[in-house]
Amino acid sequence: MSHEDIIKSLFEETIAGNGPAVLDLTRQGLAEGMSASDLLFEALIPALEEVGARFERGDYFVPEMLIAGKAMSGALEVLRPLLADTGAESIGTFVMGTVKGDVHDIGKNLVNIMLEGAGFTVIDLGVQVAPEKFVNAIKEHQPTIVGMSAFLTTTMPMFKQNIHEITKAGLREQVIIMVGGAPVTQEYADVVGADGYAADASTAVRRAKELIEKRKADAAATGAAL
Ligand code: B1M
Repeated sequence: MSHEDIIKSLFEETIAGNGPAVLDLTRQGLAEGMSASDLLFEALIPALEEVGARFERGDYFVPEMLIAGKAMSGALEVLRPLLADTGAESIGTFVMGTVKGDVHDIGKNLVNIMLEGAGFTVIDLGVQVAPEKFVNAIKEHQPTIVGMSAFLTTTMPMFKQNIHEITKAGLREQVIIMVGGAPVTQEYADVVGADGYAADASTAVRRAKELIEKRKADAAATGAAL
């Protein structure tokens, strides 16, 4: 199979939610020298975008979205070591979770993989993470950054509630807060009082590093402890 055929088949089998074929094609692509990011950005992610478009048009329903998502998650596990394995020293702890009421986790997991690849220690709180769970995780893990994902317009307001609870617990000053997810924008991030936003996983990594550098520079300028 040519590389082009692998991309095309991987795209189609992901849309069809054919988990075993998606796994085979992912492994075959890698065995034939294709990069993990080509498989991800040229086939797997576009396939889920197409699934979303079909859902919006009423051609697909929740079960189809679910099996396509599962097929993608299987491929992501195969790609994970290649995307995340840098052996780099930890540059900070990143607590991450999908907000309460939301079960989408593929995008969050991809951000986690990229963060691990960049040298972050990631504590993944999973999905449907309630505000008190974020608060407890900050107390327990003392992260540099707390990341929150929301994939539904109806769950985005949880960012504000989470930030409110973190502030109420007296922890807001000690963490950088980043938000993201398909419907989220920079404007929305500003409104809820987050420190940073990113539209995709690689931008999330870059933004996380920038925010840490900014915090260090601010601390150096004011003489405050980090
Ligand atoms: Co749902 N779903 N879904 N879904 N689903 C969407 C999100 C939707 C856009 C589909 C559509 O209508 N086109 C739509 C939301 C509409 C809206 O509110 N704006 C939708 C809906 C409506 C629903 C239900 C309500 C359907 C229903 O029940 N009637 C329901 C809600 C369930 C709930 O959460 N309570 C539901 C359920 C599901 C499944 C469970 C079936 C499944 C999820 C499986 C899983 O995640 N384990 C599912 C899926 C698969 C999708 C689509 C098709 C794919 C999502 C995905 O994984 N994308 C999605 C359509 C779409 O996105 N176009 C859709 C690929 C992923 C790599 O991209 O998630 O955007 P993304 O993540 C990116 C960025 O957002 C960013 O980086 C990631 C990687 O580049 N990012 C961050 C993410 N987190 C970040 C954090 C950061 C920074 C960047 O800093 C902290």
